[in-house]
Amino acid sequence: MKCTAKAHTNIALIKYWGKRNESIILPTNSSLSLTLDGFYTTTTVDFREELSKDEFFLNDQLVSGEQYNRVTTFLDLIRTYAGKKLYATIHSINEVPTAAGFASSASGFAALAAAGANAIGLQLTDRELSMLTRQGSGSACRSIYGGFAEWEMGMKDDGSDSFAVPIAPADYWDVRVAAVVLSSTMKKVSSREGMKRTVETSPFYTGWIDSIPNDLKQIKEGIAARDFEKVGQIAEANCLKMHATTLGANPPFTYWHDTTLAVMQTVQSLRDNGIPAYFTIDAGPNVKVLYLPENENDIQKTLRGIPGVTDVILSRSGQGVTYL
Ligand code: 2P0
Repeated sequence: MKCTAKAHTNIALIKYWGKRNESIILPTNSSLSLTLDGFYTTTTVDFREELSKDEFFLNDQLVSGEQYNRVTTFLDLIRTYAGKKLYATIHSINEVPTAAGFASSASGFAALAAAGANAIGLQLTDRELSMLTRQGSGSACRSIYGGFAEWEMGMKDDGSDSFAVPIAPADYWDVRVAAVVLSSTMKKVSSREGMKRTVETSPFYTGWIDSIPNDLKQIKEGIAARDFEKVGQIAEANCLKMHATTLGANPPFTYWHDTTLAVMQTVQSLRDNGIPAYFTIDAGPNVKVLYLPENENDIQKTLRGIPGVTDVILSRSGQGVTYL
């Protein structure tokens, strides 16, 4: 009753920003992402009769507190589905540098769900696995698949139609992402708190929701045509709209730092100089830049030259969940 699974993180091009149900994690909008090969989590789940509770090791350190509670609560779901009251030892190794500003929750919950479900003997389709993963962390449900994936928000209250579906596999199109790491960090409003506050108080939130169907339609057309400019423009504009909602929240907040703006302006001036590059930003100050392989050297050199940038980590499109 033991299984090891590996899952990669993903970067949202159309952002998930808001929940309609916090306990089973149902979103207020559909989202679309690219899975990244450079950042992943490998997790082994070993269910054993002799254990009286779960034990969770992250990078070989025993974990307790809130992080442990999230993992054991998630395994409770798996135990309920399987109808088995067995506890597990969980070993996770994270290859997601926290400095790069990627949430490890996406790769973490995708790997945990895959390894846990398999170890306890559940035979799940990708869709069922995505639905299960969603209840650990929303964005993680997209990491079941490689390449481009869409999380369909669904309409039902029980979440049975809220899961990710594959749009195009990792080898469909060599789009790359540079994670731009900034030297200083801001006091962080967590993404959970940030999206909740925005949904509840921002007058701009309805504008965000209204704009999603067209953004999704356009970006899927862009992916189908391998039209990098179209995909980049939609992704960048969608990111700006998400971040605009936070300025309307009460109390207002922003994830941006002065260097965040400097990177955004540099990306726009790269375009003015004929190099196609587009940015996107999650719930933090770091910037991710989308580019094509032929521009990798120029992109990397330019981004590294921005004052306040400490590192630039390059990544390609990655695979979905695999079992080791
Ligand atoms: C995303 N983010 O689509 C968006 C864009 C941040 C900005 O998903 O509460 O860790 O576990 O469902 O998935 C980050 O939030 O939140 C996120 P929960 P999650 O990637």
